[in-house]
Amino acid sequence: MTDTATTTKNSLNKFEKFKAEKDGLAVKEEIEKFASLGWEAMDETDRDHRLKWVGVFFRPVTPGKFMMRMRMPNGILTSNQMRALASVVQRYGDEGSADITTRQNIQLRGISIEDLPDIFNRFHAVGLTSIQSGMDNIRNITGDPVAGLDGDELYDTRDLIQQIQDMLTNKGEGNPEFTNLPRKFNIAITGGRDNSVHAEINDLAFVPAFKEAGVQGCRGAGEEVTNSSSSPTFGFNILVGGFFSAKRCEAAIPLNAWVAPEDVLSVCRAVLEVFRDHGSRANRLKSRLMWLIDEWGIEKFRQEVEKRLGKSLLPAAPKDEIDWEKRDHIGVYKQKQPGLNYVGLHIPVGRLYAEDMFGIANLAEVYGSGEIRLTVEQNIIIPNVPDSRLATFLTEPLLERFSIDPGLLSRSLVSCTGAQFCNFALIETKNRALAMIKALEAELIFTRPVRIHWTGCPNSCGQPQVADIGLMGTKTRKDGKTVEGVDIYMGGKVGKDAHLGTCVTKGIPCEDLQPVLRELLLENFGARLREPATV
Ligand code: SRM
Ligand code: SF4
Repeated sequence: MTDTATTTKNSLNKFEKFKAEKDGLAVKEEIEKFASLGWEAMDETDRDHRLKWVGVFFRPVTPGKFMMRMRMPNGILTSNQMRALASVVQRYGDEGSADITTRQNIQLRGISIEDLPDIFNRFHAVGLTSIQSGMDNIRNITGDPVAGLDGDELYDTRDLIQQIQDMLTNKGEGNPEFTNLPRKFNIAITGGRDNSVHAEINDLAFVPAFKEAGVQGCRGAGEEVTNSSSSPTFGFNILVGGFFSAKRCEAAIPLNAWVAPEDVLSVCRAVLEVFRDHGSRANRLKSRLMWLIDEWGIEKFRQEVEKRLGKSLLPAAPKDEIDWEKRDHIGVYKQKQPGLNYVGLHIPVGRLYAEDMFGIANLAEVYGSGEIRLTVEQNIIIPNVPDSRLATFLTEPLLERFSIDPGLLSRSLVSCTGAQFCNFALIETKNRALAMIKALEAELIFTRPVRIHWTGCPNSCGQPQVADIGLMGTKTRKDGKTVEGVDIYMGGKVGKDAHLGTCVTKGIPCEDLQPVLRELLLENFGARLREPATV
């Protein structure tokens, strides 16, 4: 949603103007009215923009069929909640579907505005909310998908993330304190060792770090404090300012601050208040948090956060605990609870239909505890499967489609929505991504997964900059005609020492892409050509 009509530094852009006229959250009280009016008769600003404050997105590509973006703190939902989501998309037949998103979340498609009152009632009944999930709000808060299951985790992020969501959304009812930020805002917390949330691409991220015993810091007005405990204390180093946009992409930088888990909530509040009150509201292309940090410098930014906190932050711990390569969680893994397993299912490009969703809910209930987890790779984890039920679980027909052992290219494939539903898209992504991976897997043999991410435009929702090979939609020329193409990114590193990839080739027509990818995979990722079949 780039604002072409941005204005001078001191004046408000058009989004700020409509927010000043009426807060986005106000539409919450008008849902019945919109439902009886119908989408064509609605005020356009309400329909196209303000409805996003309750997670409802008008889709110009499919007018009248809205998208709903939920909130899934830490990417966790119950089988009952999954069934409620399934029953919503089911009523739209072939036009109803759902996508697991790159923020461990679910979006529903095909929604009619007339049905919103009933849909919101259903969500309420099962404890689901879509509040404040779009526009100038805080997006779904990501956390370790195996929090509380992983024997090697340092901190279970689930409660903390739920608390932050409850604070920011007033327990799902809407919180006007945080509904008018200068721009979107992403928060991630990781308590594991493999940076499963891509901390570096969030506006605010917390990564595990131990404060050594005896290290000095500062709290209150100039008061020196020492970690008097004889063992290191667990907490988080704070990263700020990571973001992707069409104009600029930056990895988050250290705030040079460490917090104990019990202070994370108040730090989130303080950072958001500073952003809300000081972030630029003139040019939407320069409104994300990093632009404010640039303007002030990190020291001043930190001081402003401390002012809001009412105390000094302790300096960062010298090193964080992200020391593993990133896991994709696909397959069967032992939990820290003896006798229990979590099973990661590969959901091709995150796309689900009602029947799949009912099926997954049933699997989670019959074999697990009813819990379902989502990953930022757009896949699903079913936890708490006892050893005694595992073998039978693995024979379930649904696992033929949602495999625990997909091909080495398939298992790491990520794709944004693309032209099927998104009006920013320059290319179709999900179907093309699936077809391309199938073709490459037919030609090549792999010895390790290669993470390929597709994104339909420079907004980078599919995070091409974190991939081994990132493909960003563009328009290019071939034989004198404009055709769909991609810019190729490489070098994205996730997990330990994460860093962003960069653009290496521009404007490859999609129809010429397969041989280009084949070469990249052969030369850089140890792929080999399959032997031609002998007759
Ligand atoms: Fe995104 C806008 C989809 C993750 C950067 N993103 C959009 C919109 C809402 C545009 C629109 O109105 O059509 C897309 C909705 C299409 C649709 O119908 O699904 C959209 N973004 C998505 C999702 C669904 C991609 C996916 O297939 O998984 C992801 C939803 C996450 C969620 O559950 O909340 C999604 N978007 C991201 C990410 C990745 C992340 O957060 O890790 C990014 C890059 C990180 C970041 O934001 O810093 C991202 N989306 C954008 C931007 C560029 C933001 C900017 O500062 O310029 C836009 C455009 C905007 O906000 O103006 C955008
Ligand atoms: Fe739409 Fe994909 Fe572009 Fe995001 S990256 S705005 S989902 S086409």
